[in-house]
Amino acid sequence: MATVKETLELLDGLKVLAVTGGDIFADGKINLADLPKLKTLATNYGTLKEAVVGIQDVDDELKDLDSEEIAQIIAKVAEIVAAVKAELAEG
Ligand SMILES: [Ca+2]
Repeated sequence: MATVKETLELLDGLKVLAVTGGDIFADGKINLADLPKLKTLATNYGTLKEAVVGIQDVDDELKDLDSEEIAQIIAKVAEIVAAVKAELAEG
């Protein structure tokens, strides 16, 4: 059965990096103020690991998308955009 499991996991990983990683490097350096962010990254280690494990299957998943899978990916991307927007609004 075709799934987009690996694709969604990859997007989840990108979401963590976009929301947390962007903050860490916002001022161009890593300092003590970034410790809470680094902790968030560590907390999300499982998500980041899943994003990388199986990443080689993403190409195959994207080759045979059906409408439900496309909807899942769009929903995930929208979730990431919302999370990044919220993070930017937070400052
Ligand atoms: Ca994966």
